[in-house]
Amino acid sequence: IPVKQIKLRRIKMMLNDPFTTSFGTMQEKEFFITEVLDNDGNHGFGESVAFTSPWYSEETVETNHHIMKDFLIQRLRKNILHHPDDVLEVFKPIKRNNMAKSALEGAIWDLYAKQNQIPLAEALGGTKKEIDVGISIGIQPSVNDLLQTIDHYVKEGYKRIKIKIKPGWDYDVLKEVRKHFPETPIMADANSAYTLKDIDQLKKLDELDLMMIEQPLAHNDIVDHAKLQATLGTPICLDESIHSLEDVRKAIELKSCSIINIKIGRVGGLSEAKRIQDLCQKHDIDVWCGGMLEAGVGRAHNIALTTLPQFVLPGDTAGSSRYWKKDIIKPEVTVHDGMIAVPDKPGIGYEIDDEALDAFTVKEEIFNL
Ligand code: OSB
Ligand code: MG
Repeated sequence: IPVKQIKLRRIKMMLNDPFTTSFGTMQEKEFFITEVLDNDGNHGFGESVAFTSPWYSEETVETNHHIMKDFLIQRLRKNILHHPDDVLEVFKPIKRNNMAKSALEGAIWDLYAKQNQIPLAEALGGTKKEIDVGISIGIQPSVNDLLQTIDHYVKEGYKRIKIKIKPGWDYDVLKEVRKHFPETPIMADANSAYTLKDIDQLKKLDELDLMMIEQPLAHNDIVDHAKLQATLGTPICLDESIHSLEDVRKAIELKSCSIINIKIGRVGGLSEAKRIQDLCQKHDIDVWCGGMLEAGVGRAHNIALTTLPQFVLPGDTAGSSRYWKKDIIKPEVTVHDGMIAVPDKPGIGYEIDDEALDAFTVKEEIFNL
């Protein structure tokens, strides 16, 4: 895959609505759109997913920039790629920094699919023509606000509703939600806000018939999660704790979870995400695709990944309009009856809206290989 040039664009976009987790509220998103060019006029696109502050993981927009510019692009200069899977090996000497790696690897996957004139989903080995999706709802000012928001998205057809929880906004709130939505598939995401001391409060959730509870305990834990899962009826899903295939192997061995949320950025790219889904398939661990409030390019990558067979549960890939007044792709991602039609054009399958992209760009850098 001959790459002749890499462009890094730093983008700033305002979210339609503030998004609140157990850690705080986000109102705008900053990230990089990566672009790799070959000699035949093909362009591959990727998107970085780290936030401006390291609340979710240790990476930030700034560290993504530093690692891409000073290390990863240098390594792409010195190594020849025959297949996008080679990027994993080329980046291996650089420890972690998975979101930085993924932002470049994703662009190389898109370029590869375009060079071969096949959709990215097909390049990855995915077969679904449409994918089921759910939606993640942030912590709301009141239970009433939450109920109204859920009602809105249930009526839009989303296949499951994820509700952010934290100590003080959990059992009582979810009980009220369950009362109003007795049949709706509901799950909760704690973003690591609890410890084993909260075990009694967490066990109360068992009576609410939740699909799963996501990352209840520490961001770097798989041992306490195993202890919790042993006494909890509700399936545990890991998010923050999983950064690699090795992490998944260990979590399965310890029985720390029965479901895994795969985020491409968190695991260092599409190749690693694919390997994780393969291992989960072997061990009958259900998988779904998580989200990081992506703009259109990252969203398109999530859609392509979700076409792989072990993505059996609806993910967090909602439509563009749930996040943005205007997205950076054409057409925007739309959801009908809780499903997204997988694009059949080459690569990510969406055009870049150059005008929108320019309007949101704060800085652009070019690296010639
Ligand atoms: O924990 O899954 C998470 C958003 C930002 C950071 C972490 C998470 C989330 C979400 C929303 O739950 C996912 C999305 O809608 O993109
Ligand atoms: Mg999560």
